[in-house]
Amino acid sequence: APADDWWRTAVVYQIYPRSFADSDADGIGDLRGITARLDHLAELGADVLWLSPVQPSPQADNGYDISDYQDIDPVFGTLADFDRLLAAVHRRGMRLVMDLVVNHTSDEHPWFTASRDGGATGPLRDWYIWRPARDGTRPGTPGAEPNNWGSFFSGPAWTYDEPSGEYYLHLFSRKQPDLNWENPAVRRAVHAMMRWWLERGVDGFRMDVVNLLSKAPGLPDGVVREGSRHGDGGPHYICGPRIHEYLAEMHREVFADRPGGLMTVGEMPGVTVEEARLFTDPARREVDMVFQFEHVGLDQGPGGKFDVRPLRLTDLKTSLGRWQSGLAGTGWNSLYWNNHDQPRAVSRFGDDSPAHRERSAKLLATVLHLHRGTPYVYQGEELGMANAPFTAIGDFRDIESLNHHAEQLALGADEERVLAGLRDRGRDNARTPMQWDATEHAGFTTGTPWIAVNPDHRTVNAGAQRADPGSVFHHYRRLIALRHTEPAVTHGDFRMLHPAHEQLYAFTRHHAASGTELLVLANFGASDLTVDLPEGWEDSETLLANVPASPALGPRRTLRAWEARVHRRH
Ligand code: ISL
Repeated sequence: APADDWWRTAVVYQIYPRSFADSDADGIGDLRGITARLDHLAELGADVLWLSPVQPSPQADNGYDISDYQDIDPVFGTLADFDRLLAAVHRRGMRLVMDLVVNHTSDEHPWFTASRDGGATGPLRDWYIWRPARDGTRPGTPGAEPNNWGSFFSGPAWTYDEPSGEYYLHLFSRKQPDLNWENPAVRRAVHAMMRWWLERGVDGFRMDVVNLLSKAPGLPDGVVREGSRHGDGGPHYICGPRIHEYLAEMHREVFADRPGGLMTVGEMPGVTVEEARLFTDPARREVDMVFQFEHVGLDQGPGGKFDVRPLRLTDLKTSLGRWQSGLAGTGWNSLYWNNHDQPRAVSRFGDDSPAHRERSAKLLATVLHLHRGTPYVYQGEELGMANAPFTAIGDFRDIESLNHHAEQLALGADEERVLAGLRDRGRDNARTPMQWDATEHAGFTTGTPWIAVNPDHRTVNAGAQRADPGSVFHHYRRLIALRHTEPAVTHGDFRMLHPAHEQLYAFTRHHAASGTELLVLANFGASDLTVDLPEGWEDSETLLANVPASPALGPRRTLRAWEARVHRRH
């Protein structure tokens, strides 16, 4: 039987089904499309596939608004297609993890329609978070919302329901009402639904915004920051008062006594390293790892995610280094640059110009995969896919981007500036179709893709890269293989070197049990960099590099533009 903590040596590959592979020419990816492309993932060496949501959904937030937890949206296929995919994944020795979206449902979920239409005293009223207008205001008028929280997708976090005269809370869009986790019946229903998927054979869950489940009693107003029209409710729902209780209960009710072990990862915006240690301490039985956001917030200003600032490498090293040391011993990290909510890593942290794209993509992969934790590869990252060259608002599809654009324009903002922010940080950068080959629509679909394919697919695509041993794809494949064979990658202690250096990212991984030590050197820049090697590394073996035939090691060495190397000594 596999060890319960098999996920410590695993690499996760995230699939955004809508944009991965379309089997029926409707322009939207689907389950049969994924099944047909499993060879790509097996060749890469991925251990776990995480599927973004595929359940029935009005698709207001591309499936993160579920209207039936126990079925498949027809746009993606059927439950039979799902079972076939799962079996095919298992046959290849891989596992499959579902997205669990239970902070909120769709407003079209029968739980919500019953809660809304049953009126203020109906039996399912208490499944969601309903409140009357603020004292002394007229319900439905601006400022009458029960509190001042803003939603993640612009506007207030409350929508007024005229017939019942009350508001419901939605931290995301009005199509995504928040479930009331205080209600034990809600928790029991979610647990039963999770067990149903596990009985079907899935290997775990990625839990969407799971640290937002517990809201502070009284739902107090948040602080209104300069430049914002809403209060920041975060302190009242990020890792709220009952969150550890809810996750421990879920573990008891759903995960306990499942030999062979599952993988659970809590997606947790705003989580601190101290909280993360509690969530992932195995003795507490909550979740295996958390997906944290500190390092993807370092290049934004006080105005939020579209307030683009240059990243300082020293800030990145301070943050990731603190998470490494904070979760050493007890706890476990998730490692990622990319997901379906983030701009493409090579455009954001690397250099996507033709001269440096490949090499900087490999550097980013090397640095991330040599940290301690479970690495996540987001579809297309293994090809070094770059941000989309969108120009007009009509190119964008994401509700977050569209709402932000509408809100900013209504406030009189300059459209070019708003679009510049979206181009840099918009989530659609991650959602352009997977680039399989150089043909029209990149082999993603034979129909019309739901969002434009990046024209760079003629040079950046899986077909070309799988045939080229020097490609970004094969670099990822080698990194994943190294994790599977070299225990220092999984278990070695992490030590950051030169933390104050503005261009060098360097660290060691020391594995006492095997007497092995790894040294990682990465030049985050387009200019050469000469570095002093730490003592004793002069004659070490090169395990991996992204620059062929580099000069032999001496006590000093020059790293070329975006060069990254991994050395080993015993
Ligand atoms: O990208 C963000 C908005 O600025 C993040 O704050 C994001 O919304 C947050 O990380 C939560 O993401 C998850 O839940 C959302 C969904 O839209 C995202 O796609 C999902 O990953 C609501 O379900």
